[in-house]
Amino acid sequence: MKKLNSNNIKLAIQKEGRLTEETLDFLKRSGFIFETSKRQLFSLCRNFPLEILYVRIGDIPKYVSSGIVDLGIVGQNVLYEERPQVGKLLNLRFGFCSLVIAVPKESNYKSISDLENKTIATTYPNSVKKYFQKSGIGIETITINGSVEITPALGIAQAISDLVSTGSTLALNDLRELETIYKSEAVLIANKSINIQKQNLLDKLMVRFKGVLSADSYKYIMMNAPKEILPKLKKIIPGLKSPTIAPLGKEGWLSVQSVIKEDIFWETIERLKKIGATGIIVLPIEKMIL
Ligand code: PRT
Repeated sequence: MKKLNSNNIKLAIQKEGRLTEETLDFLKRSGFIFETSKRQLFSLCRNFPLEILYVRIGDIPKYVSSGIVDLGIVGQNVLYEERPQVGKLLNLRFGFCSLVIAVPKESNYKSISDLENKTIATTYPNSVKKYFQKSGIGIETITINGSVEITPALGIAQAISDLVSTGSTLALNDLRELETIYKSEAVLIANKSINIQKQNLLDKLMVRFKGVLSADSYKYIMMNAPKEILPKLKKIIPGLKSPTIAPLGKEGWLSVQSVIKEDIFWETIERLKKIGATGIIVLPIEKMIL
């Protein structure tokens, strides 16, 4: 049987579940080459001293805080709920969800204050208790490890608190959202006392991860523009330092290249068209090292 090498940096990820596919995709896009199969307990990267361990997500914070592994990928919700002694290094921009409070659709509850003295079923009792304590509302919690959404119909609780991504589970169970406790996404966590040698590896790893995250949040844009709109254009697409500008064969026209932020993509395109930019081409960026 293959053994783990103590000089390699070790990353624990979910073996099988909601975060698995996107985590593997993120690691591959970060340039790590490794084999995966459902039966595997760990993989060794071929092009970097990185070992990936496949475990239950609930075990990852313990493995990271105790130093069994150096790094882990979990939902931010796990950190809010368990407060493990680990460092958070990066938000990974996948695994988005919210911890919400929901009540039966036909009930009269209008706000969380209507839940005073009621019982809330949840897999996240610490988060729920803290939220209600802060709001000064007294509630009881009952901890359930699965199918929380059926508890109001069973008469076990008057409300629930659970993670929601599309909202279809709530709808299917005749529940409606009353309030959001927090939003969550996948995060990279690290042991708090990584040694110098591993810290060097971690620094390299972070450059790769950040390269992918930056690339995901920007697009590369090229366009033709009449010379006179250049001052306005520079304001709309300032780029990282400034846009690249070259003369076109056609007199009075320029070719302009820049990067734009994904979250204001359509707004930017509309503004560019409005001032007279034409032939706009947008390309995805594979990696971006800032
Ligand atoms: O088996 P293992 O111990 O490894 O994991 P698990 O089964 O406990 O976790 P898993 O795979 O369900 O979730 C892993 C992580 O994915 C969570 O810790 C969150 O960070 C993240 N995540 C993102 C979600 C959801 N979205 C999500 N929708 N985790 C759970 N859900 C569940 C929710 O509990 C509810 O039952 O999905 C249902 C609601 O989904 P919608 O789409 O109908 O709203």
